[in-house]
Amino acid sequence: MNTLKLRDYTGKALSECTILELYNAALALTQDACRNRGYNSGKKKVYYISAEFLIGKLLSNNLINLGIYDDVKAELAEAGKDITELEEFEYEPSLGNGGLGRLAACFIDSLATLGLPADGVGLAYHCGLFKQSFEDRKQHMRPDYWRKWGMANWMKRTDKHYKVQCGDLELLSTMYEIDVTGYGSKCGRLRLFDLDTVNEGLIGSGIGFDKKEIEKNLTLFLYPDDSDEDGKLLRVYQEYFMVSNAAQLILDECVERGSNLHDLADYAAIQINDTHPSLVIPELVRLLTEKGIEEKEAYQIVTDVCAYTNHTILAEALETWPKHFFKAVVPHLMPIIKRMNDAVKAKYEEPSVQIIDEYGNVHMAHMDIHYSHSVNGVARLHTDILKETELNNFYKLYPEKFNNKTNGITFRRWVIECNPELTELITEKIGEGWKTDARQLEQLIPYAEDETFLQCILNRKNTKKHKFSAWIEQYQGDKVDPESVYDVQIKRLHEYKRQQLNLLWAIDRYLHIKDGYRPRRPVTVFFGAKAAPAYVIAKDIIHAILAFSSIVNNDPEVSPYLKVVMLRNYNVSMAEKLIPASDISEQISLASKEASGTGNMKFMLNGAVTLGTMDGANVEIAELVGEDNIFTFGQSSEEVIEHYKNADYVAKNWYKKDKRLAAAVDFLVSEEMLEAGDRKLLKQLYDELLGKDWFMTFPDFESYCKTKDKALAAYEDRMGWAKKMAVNIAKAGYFSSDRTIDQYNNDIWHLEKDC
Ligand code: TH1
Repeated sequence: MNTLKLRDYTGKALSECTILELYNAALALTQDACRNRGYNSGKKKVYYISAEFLIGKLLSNNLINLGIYDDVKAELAEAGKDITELEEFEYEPSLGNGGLGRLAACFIDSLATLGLPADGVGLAYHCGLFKQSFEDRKQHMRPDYWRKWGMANWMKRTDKHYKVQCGDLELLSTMYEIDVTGYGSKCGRLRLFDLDTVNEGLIGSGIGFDKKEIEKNLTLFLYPDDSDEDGKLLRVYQEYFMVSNAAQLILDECVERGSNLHDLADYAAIQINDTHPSLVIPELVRLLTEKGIEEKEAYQIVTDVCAYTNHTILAEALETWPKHFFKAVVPHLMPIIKRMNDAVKAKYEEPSVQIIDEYGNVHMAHMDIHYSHSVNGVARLHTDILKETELNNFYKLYPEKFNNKTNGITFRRWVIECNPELTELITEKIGEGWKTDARQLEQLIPYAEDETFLQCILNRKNTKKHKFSAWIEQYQGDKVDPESVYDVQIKRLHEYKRQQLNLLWAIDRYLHIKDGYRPRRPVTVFFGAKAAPAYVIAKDIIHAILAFSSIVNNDPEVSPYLKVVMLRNYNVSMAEKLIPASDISEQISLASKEASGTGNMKFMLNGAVTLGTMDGANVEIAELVGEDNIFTFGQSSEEVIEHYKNADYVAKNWYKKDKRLAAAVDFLVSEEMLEAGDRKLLKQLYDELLGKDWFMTFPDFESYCKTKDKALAAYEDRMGWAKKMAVNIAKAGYFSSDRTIDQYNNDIWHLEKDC
């Protein structure tokens, strides 16, 4: 029973409150409700250490998890206020780049929901991922001060402080806590560390700041621009600051719960989320030996406590730091890392598995694999590639450490909160059970033959499309026809994700329409993507999309049939609006390159049909829904890996033999494009594609176009399409992060549930 009332937190009638007053009242009420529930606890606890937690807006999600959303909504309505006003007022904390950070946020939701004692541990950045705008059809970036209005109040300052020594620099941290509500369960916590000396005033109007002034800007930015040495160094400072705090916190808490440190593994499990927190390993060794434990034993303790998740095989994302960086930031860890390396060397001669290579670079992933007891990939295909190719030399040493944990998403945010229309329809048919046991969605399968149900699914999708169309017009002025097919690619901009392939398809269609082709139904291609500040080609692709969209959308002959919309400042909140309205989910990475993807799961759950390559978790989606309910195309991961091995791919050859492709590529530097865009940037992209095309868009172009045409034709059989939607929704249960977390717990952490 909820006895808490908003009114008790305002001191005056709700009808007389400003939005900010109402927001702060709802926030305080949420925190009290959480405290009343209590926190999951137990002898052993998992510490999920991550440089990113892309938590998104907090209010509604918390109210839903606490079971008081409807009460608060009703109380507001009585006072003539609309809860959506509060939701729109709220500012999103964007404390992550993309999938990796969002995964961490889904995981802490599931950990709390499943009653597992757990903390997320990370950094309290002052600015999240940059805010994106478009000027002259180019990406512009501004700092994102998310701690404004009531937002900072979500973080509770604690009186926990730790000393962190970086060379001559002694830093004193402060720990902040954000409550993590589980769905109908006790709560968990996100513990974020900051420095009191950090100074937001330093940023000025641009993103530039003195990266050498560590005390003033250590936690100022998520991912400081690391295109130069100072930026890279700052990143190492951040990583060490994060894990030194984490390690001190963990030892403190475990001793408090009764550990004598020798038995640390009975009290703590540490999950290392990619290599950013890897320094926790030597830091724990240092702290344990300081407390009198032999270094040899410390290695074993740390190995038993730590587990490592790999999220990518892209070489540039695998962190290796030159030794001199560590000598500057963590001189006291260098001897430990050296001895850990010596211990490896004494056992294994193979050069590719050493922690420190012949040039003196420290390979973080190698340290993780040797000194943790579990190494996991994030989708079946990804884990197989790790075992057979990328990390094969390690797999041969430690086959027992390798395991797969296919990613998942929290259904609380990704359907219950963002798509109440669909949620209601599902619950009407199969009851409430699926909300905590997602596999129950399979009970919808019989309804895939029920025309009344299928019509309902189509109607609800239509409602969402209308809502999005109204919203986007008001947000950025684009007029979108709700009757058009919503064809959506929203994710970070990266060449391997191949937004450029989608763009080439759109150009091809544009050229056909100019030639007199009249499609049966219009298509709206949505792109939402941020490019890393120093990633030149990624920014060129955004520029090409923006220039092309201005041509298409302003051409009266073409725009009734084709529109291209580049969303400004794509973030979690926008995904929550667009995914429920989407028809086609574009998951078109070059096979073998996308470790998992999690957007693909969100689309499926909301009844969008995947158009994708056999990459990452798409493979498992295809297996679950069957070939009638997904559109797949392109080279297989084996073929791709073979081409890279033989270095035999020549983009120009494909350009020469495929006229349709050549026309689309040439259009990038056509008169129309050069008028709409910047010659240098467009030419740069054109040259990159023709001269290199490292992620092999050309060989997949023909099969992509054919398959997309097939999908668009299938869309015209409305009942047939609705059936595909129903099967996708029914089979999405596997991708609940509750399932993923259960598997982590059963195979790696072994925690007892507190409920
Ligand atoms: C992403 C992967 O690209 C994606 O396929 C996966 O679904 C997601 O992680 C969650 O597992 C990654 N994001 C990052 C970010 C950084 C470094 C490596 C990766 S891998 C900064």
